[in-house]
Amino acid sequence: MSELVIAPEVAAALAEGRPVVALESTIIAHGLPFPANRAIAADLEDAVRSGGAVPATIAIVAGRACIGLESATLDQLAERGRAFAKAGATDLAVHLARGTDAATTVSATAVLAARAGIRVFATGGIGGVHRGDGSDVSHDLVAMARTPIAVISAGAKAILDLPRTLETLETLGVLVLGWRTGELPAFYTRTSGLALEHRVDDIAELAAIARVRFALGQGGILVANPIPAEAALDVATIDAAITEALAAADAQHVTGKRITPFLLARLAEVTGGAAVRANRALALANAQVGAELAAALVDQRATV
Ligand code: PSU
Ligand code: MN
Repeated sequence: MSELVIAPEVAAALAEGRPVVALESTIIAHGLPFPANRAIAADLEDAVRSGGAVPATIAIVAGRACIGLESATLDQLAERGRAFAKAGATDLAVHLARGTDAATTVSATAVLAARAGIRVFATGGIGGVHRGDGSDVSHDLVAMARTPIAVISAGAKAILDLPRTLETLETLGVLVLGWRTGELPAFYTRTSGLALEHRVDDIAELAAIARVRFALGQGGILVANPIPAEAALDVATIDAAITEALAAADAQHVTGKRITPFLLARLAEVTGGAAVRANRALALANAQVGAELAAALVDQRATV
């Protein structure tokens, strides 16, 4: 595999044992509309910095797996969007060998971040089991099961089949922790009615659990962080918008990797931008928790 290209600031933080939080690039290139995506990419990095950690946004640029991006690369991701392929972990070898440009999904970002020695990764919402026959299951779930990293996410995206997504996480052995909640959050809203086995309220305890999990070599953790109450969307409004978006995807025969970006774009349209504002708010909240967790992991290492 070609070497990782770790940005100097990220490399220095890792070498000195300072907190680092990985961020993904598919949310920028495929998940959010231009130009809001560029502002949100910067806001996410700022949120990580405000929490005392170094942000490492990850993407593949001309076949190089970049851990920490220059401002010009974030511009490219935002402006050229779909000109970047959407790379899951499975696709990495092809892009790295061919020298192509690709935005990394949760699965690919988790794998690359872990390889760089990063243990915390903030996203918006992970992929999961799509509604319908349930045979479209995001590789995000398997990758989280295998990869030693804590992924901070507002549950799974509401466009998915959330009960089956939670069941699949359990089957695969992903440790799901509710961050100050006892329920799986539903991305745009705080609750799904799906109870979680474990709730954690204290950041030092979250870090302690993560340390033990990684020491056991048992793979990843999903830290389920609900959207801030003031940013949450009305349940009936978003449910109606999702029904509409799913019908449009069906009518236009959208399948495979295009489904998630198609549905998110449609929701943005149908809700008059409210879905994008909510997506921004939840992703920022995840970046903040990510920074706190990364800092707590470093503190604990210093005390043993
Ligand atoms: N979170 C967001 N917006 C996004 C995504 C996450 O707020 O666009 C992306 C992530 O990269 C995730 C992907 O891995 O959506 C899931 O895609 P799929 O359902 O095709 O696996
Ligand atoms: Mn899929």
